[in-house]
Amino acid sequence: MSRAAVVELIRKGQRFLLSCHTRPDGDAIGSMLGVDALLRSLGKETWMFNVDPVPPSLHFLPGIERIERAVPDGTKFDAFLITDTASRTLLPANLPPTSVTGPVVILDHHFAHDDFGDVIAREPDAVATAEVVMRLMKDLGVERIPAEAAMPLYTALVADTGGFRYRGTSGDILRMAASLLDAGADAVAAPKNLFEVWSADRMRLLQLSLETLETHFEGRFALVQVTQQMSVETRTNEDDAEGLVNYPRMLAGVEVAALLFQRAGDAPVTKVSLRANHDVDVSTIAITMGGGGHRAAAGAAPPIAISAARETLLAAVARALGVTS
Ligand SMILES: [Mn+2]
Repeated sequence: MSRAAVVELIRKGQRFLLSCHTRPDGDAIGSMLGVDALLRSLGKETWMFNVDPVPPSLHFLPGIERIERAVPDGTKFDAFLITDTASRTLLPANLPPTSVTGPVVILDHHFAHDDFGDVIAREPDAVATAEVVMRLMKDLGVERIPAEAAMPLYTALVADTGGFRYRGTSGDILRMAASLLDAGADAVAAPKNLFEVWSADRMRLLQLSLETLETHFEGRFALVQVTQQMSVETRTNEDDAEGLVNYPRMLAGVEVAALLFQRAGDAPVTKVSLRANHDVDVSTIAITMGGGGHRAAAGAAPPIAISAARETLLAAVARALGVTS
């Protein structure tokens, strides 16, 4: 259950299969590319895959062209390394493939939603899975960061710390980031591509969602919504709505911010994204709606209509804020 076991596996093995959670983000992809570069620098053979495409915001990363959409036929792998994945449900059902003869290895920094994997390096004190990969690199005695690992790992750190602004950002993290810059990462390209290259459709979605902004409980709670109609009108999807919850969070005085996103489909499902300023624990709100997460960032996806989700959410937030009525 530790990095030491992962080090042993890497030393002994020769051929490794790599993957990360579906609808992958900057840390999932960046960490996987970092592990890939690390293993190849040690003379190992690797195969990276994800059933979902790499999102456009990560197309600038070197090495993404090597990420396949499937596992090769006939090749045997000594282990299957999975980055940034807190739950079995975030992977396709048919994993691991029979071509993996060794253990399933988890490299992650989330609290587990459900435990899976044979060898688990899950370190919730790390700001990103990339930090776990950096620790692993040190354990393996690699003194020079492989050039190809620098940009992906730096990008993963930027992604999960919101550009070195979120809780957990420390001197150690900035020193780690500095070592990645020294190894060749680009300090401008990572945040620019992650946060500041939006399609016109996504910008329009932001505009529409901000028109739904409402505040409650004397400005302590702010909410925006994305209805199915808005997604259709702007030709956008759930990925484009990612991060919209940060806008209500910016409002001065807000302690809890939320985004309600109405999913496409016949049965009603509303995705609830929650963010906290100050010390409110939004994971408690998410849990009452069937989800979970961290103190400052949590979510749920109850199978109810968006209007019903709004009512349930308002009641849950009132309780979390200690508002009576
Ligand atoms: Mn992560």
